[in-house]
Amino acid sequence: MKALSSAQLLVAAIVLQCCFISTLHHPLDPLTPSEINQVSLIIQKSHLGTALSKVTFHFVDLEEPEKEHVLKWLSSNEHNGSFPHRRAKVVVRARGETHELIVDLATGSITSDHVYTGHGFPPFTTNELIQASILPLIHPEFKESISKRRLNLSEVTCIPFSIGWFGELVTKRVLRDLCYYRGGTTNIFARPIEGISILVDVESNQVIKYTDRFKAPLPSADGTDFQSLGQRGPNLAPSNGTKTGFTIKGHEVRWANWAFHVGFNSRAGIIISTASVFDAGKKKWRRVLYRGHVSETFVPYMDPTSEWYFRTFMDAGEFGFGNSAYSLMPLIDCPDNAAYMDVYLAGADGQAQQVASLICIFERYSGDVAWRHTEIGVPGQLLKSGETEVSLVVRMVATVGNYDYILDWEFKQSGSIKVGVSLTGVLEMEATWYAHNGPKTEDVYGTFVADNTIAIHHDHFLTYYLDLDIDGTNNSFVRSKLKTARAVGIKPSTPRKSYWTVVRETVESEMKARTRIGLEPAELLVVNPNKMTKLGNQVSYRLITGQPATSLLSVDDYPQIRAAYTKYQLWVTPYDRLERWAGGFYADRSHGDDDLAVWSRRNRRIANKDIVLWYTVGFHHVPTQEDFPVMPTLHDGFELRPENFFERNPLIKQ
Ligand SMILES: *[C@@H]1O[C@H](CO)[C@@H](O)[C@H](O)[C@H]1NC(C)=O
Ligand SMILES: *[C@@H]1O[C@H](CO)[C@@H](O)[C@H](O)[C@H]1NC(C)=O
Ligand SMILES: *[C@@H]1O[C@H](CO)[C@@H](O)[C@H](O)[C@H]1NC(C)=O
Ligand SMILES: *[C@@H]1O[C@H](CO)[C@@H](O)[C@H](O)[C@H]1NC(C)=O
Ligand SMILES: [Cu+2]
Repeated sequence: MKALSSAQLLVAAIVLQCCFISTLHHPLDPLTPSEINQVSLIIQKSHLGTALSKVTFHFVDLEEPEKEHVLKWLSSNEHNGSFPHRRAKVVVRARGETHELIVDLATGSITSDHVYTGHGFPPFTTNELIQASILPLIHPEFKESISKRRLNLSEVTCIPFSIGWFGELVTKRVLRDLCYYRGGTTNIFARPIEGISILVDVESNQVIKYTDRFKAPLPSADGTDFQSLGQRGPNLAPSNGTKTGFTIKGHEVRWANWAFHVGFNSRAGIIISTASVFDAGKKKWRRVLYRGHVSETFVPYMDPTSEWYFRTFMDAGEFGFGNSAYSLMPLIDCPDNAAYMDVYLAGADGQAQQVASLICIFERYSGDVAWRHTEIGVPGQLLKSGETEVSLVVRMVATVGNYDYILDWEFKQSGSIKVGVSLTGVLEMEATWYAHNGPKTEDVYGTFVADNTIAIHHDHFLTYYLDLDIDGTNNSFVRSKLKTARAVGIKPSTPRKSYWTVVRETVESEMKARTRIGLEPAELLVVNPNKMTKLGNQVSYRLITGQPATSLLSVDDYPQIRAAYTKYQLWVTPYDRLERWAGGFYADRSHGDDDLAVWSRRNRRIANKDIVLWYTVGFHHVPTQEDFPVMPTLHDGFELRPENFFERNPLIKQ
């Protein structure tokens, strides 16, 4: 038999994934389509699914197994199929109530059914969003408003938005429709029909409040389109897809010195688990990241007027980053040498739905230098040496309404993990009587990007859940401060007056771990206090942060109460299986009473414990004309970089 090439093996691995779905490779594998359908059937057949009531599925995910069970199973050599605790966590709405269910997939039974009565609601289903977007088009008052504006109803697109919470008593799940005029463009967000507000009761599927307050000019369709000219970048990859140095087995990826698991759910999108790096010096795999994913996003707009004030989105919790992801475009979203993964999500009816090619994985040949040196000091020789950077990227794109978030996990052979967030897509725009910027435009809350069109100021905060396990489960958070010291008492005396030195401080408890980046020079480290290098340095990883951005809203402002954790870029908490969603699980209309800021107030001890980092990638976005009609990608992110983890540069083979 002819040996298979690595590319053929790769294809085989991807194909196998579809056909031998019941073969479990890893306890953190997402629910398979048959498991999703099994869960749906069990719940539909239960007391919840009577003939009179409709059950809608808002969240269907693997119930995260106990971490110690997962680690034990992975470290034993006998993991050849049956992990003992394969269960699903499901959140459904039935008879106006929110039920949290645990379904045991082995016994086919519901082992727990809890009615949630706290504040906030589960994410919207795609069906609900579609229903809410259609409803205005058959609403008589809306039709009248459209004809009063001399517009054609057939050219109107309405988009439902979550409405946040502003101190009112919440009794219903609602969406607020905002409508746009296509009329010759596909860039609907560029042509808002201002002044109209339509509140929809999502569960009874009715318009419950309609107002038409004022008219504003409709921005012109001219120049709003963004048709791609099919421009595809030069092929940076050295091959046409035949030279992939990685393998995918089920959801487990191996590449160079990395092994990790790529999972997925409707809320977070990509979930990276059990990432370990191979230490060639020690000849063993060493743990780095138990689990990492987007935990919540917060996107508040800065126009406080009545048609805009409520736009303070928590996209991951309200809509789901995974739910908002679509199939990737080969050669635009991912290069020629990418492999693709399909995912399965539960629809509102609980049935499994496939989204093909939602994740891509590829080797990146960035053209960057991994390391180099020119040595002129060796007599008679000019020594030049170095290596080009080759890394592995796992990518998805979430398109939440107008915005596109390109979300990367990049693994480097140096041991670094880089997380990238790139923003693109279309701005949220407001139509105005002002034609353009000028002395009288005081009540303008953004930037003129076209005639009669303002793109509103806003922020993007993406909070990452990072359960690091640096070379073991127990870690500590260390601030390694760089402090200016006076050069006194040095013998023999020195002409220098000062220098800086490193003062390490192990942070003992949660409240002290909250960090605003950039106030003082400090390295932020996750150390394993129980491990040292041969040279006596503490084994650690450093968090290299991106741009410092914290929310600028007042602490008593309602959106800020709901996303209080955005006042600090970094939080550290002790691992708790139930604390995963920084804004609380029930983000839609949440009151901020079950979020990261509240959990941290217990001020639990975090030294030499299993700890979780919560880092927020933040953008203050003052829109510019170049962001119109579609925005050139804007990038930020962070890096987790080994620091005294290896005995030497792992890129230099011995
Ligand atoms: C694998 O599974 C089989 C059947 O469940 C079991 O008998 C065996 O002990 C397991 N372990 C190994 C290493 O094969
Ligand atoms: C509405 O449709 C009619 C008929 O197609 C067209 O002539 C008119 O220009 C349209 N109006 C607008 C505002 O798009
Ligand atoms: C890819 O490149 C190799 C070597 O250049 C060539 O032999 C092969 O036919 C190419 N494959 C495709 C699908 O273009
Ligand atoms: C790890 O942390 C746990 C919980 O705090 C503690 O009981 C255990 O002794 C620690 N292990 C080590 C090796 O320090
Ligand atoms: Cu923006």
